[in-house]
Amino acid sequence: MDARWKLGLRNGLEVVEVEAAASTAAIALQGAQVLSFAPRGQADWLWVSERARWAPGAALRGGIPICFPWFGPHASEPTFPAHGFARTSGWRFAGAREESGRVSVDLALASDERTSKLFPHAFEARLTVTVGEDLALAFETTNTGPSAFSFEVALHTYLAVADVADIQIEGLAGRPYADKVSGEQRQEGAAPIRIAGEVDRVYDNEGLVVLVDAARGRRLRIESTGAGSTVVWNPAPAKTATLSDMAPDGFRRFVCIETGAIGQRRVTLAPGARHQVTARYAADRG
Ligand code: TA6
Repeated sequence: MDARWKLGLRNGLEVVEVEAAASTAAIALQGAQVLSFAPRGQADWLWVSERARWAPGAALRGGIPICFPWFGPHASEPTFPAHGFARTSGWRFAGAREESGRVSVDLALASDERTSKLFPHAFEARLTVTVGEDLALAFETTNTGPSAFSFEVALHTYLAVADVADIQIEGLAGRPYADKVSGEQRQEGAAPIRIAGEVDRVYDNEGLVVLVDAARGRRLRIESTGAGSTVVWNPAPAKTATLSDMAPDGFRRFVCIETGAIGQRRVTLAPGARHQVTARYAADRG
């Protein structure tokens, strides 16, 4: 079949609906947020909360939110939006193209008067999403101003799982991490990670991570470049109960494995320079 795309609406939000030869996907223009990716005949690889807020300016819980130009709470301004403003901004559809059954979609966000109040630097951000047998994202930031600036970025990916209690995460053995639950700096052990309770960890990691979901008979590879941080997050019941946009048992059906440049791995861009973070999600055929 030929690959194609079209602009449409999902729950009132403008989306790019993609039909590739091997898969389908949807990307919201708000936040350039990938909301769905499903190889044909398979369940969606991404999870979206059934209580997500589908509204202009609201952070939508699920898919792949983009955290930019900071991660988590702002370092000094508690009133600034968590995870930055990219995920709640209107991005521009900058075109799409088909090649060998795959579809690539470009979205762009440029600094303006509104962003400058939160982040006083001139930038252009561009996300390219390539939909094929696997899903690839490339997030590029260009410093279009006269002075250097630094930023954090993360692709905050909600991966759908059968039951989070039954998954394992490989690839982070021995890696140092900041444990945001205990507040400690720790080091991962040798065994694959299992989720038993709230997990909120920022690993220093550049390597391949694999999500093993035996119940779905699947190993999912997460390959990245330009990223020195991997975040693993699951809120478990207690934290979930504080989230109005998640059902009480919502935590069971996803794990966030996020790819970015956070904290000491933040990026500093000289005038005119550009930086790219990429993440590729692919079935591990073993
Ligand atoms: O990526 C983990 C994290 O930073 C957690 O601390 C939690 O806050 C999560 O992101 C979700 O953040 P959000 O602002 O989307 O509710």
